[in-house]
Amino acid sequence: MRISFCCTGTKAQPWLEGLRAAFPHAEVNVWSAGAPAADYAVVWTPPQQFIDEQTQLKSIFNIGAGVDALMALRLRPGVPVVRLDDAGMSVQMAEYVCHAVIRHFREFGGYEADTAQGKWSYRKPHQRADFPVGVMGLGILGERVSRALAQFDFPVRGWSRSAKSIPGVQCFSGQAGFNDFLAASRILVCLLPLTPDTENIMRHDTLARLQPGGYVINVARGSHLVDDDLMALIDSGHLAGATLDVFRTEPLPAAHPFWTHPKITVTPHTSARTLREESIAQIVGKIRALERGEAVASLEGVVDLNKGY
Ligand code: NDP
Ligand code: OXD
Repeated sequence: MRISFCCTGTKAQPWLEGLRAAFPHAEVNVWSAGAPAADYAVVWTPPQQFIDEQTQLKSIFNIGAGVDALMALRLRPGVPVVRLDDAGMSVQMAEYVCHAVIRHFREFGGYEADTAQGKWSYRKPHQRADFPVGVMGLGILGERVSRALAQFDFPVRGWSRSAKSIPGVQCFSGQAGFNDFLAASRILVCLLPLTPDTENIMRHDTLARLQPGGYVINVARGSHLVDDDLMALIDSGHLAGATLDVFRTEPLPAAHPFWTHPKITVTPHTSARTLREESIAQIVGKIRALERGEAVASLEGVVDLNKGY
């Protein structure tokens, strides 16, 4: 068996060691142009040349949850793409989003600024009922995040393509439910995959439907958000601010106004990191299942190439 590793921006050696330890008889190598045909690929944002040259793949394993970079390539028909299925990401995402929501709701940023000046001052407590949180995307990450927010007694709304039922979450679905979902939300969390349907979904007309004093938390992809529209709505006072982990260009360019906007908090695409050991264990388990002759469809995390996620 041959496994080809083609992960842009990833330190390869520990991954190779983990995969080689699991498959001591396999050839596991970093891909380079002209490399021999592999049976399986482990990838993150590979170049088109990789897909074009690797013609014998039985399956492509993406070492992330989002497959938008792969979907932008010309993939070979019939080669399944398998994304990470949680692998330790959902708890990180729940931590990050709850932190951002609570930091905003409890005005901890304001307290930090006050105490930095030696000021001992109180702010009037807010009512949770006035801070409904809307989570766009109720998949592996969005569902976990919604449940975690509900544990803190926030009113939680959720929106997905297909109808869902999640305890403690008022669920909306499809285009027909979108405007009602937005109108029922004050804090908006984006956990959608990036697809042609969801690109630019947070733009002036949609964000304007949030309740006054709205707040945006984008932890999905930068291209879900129209940057200038967000800033215009913050500057007009309709939105109170934003916490952003993902950007159209990453790293966020030094001159981008998000860096210095007083109402925008920036983090460097770190809300839910790929955890190497969990991810290797998951991929190894799936390769073993395929090698035993189990059907690809029986694996968790197989991407629907028509839907794009
Ligand atoms: P899933 O595929 O499990 O869930 C996607 C959710 O989005 C589903 O509920 C789906 O609806 C919904 N959805 C998709 N398209 C639409 C649409 N057009 N309208 C309404 N709902 C839609 O993905 P994950 O939860 O695992 O991950 C979500 C995204 O988070 C990833 O694609 C990635 O971009 C991002 N991410 C970011 C990370 C970071 O560090 N910042 C880390 C990991 C992921 P349905 O259930 O009906 O299909
Ligand atoms: C992912 C990511 O999609 O880290 O997993 O963004």
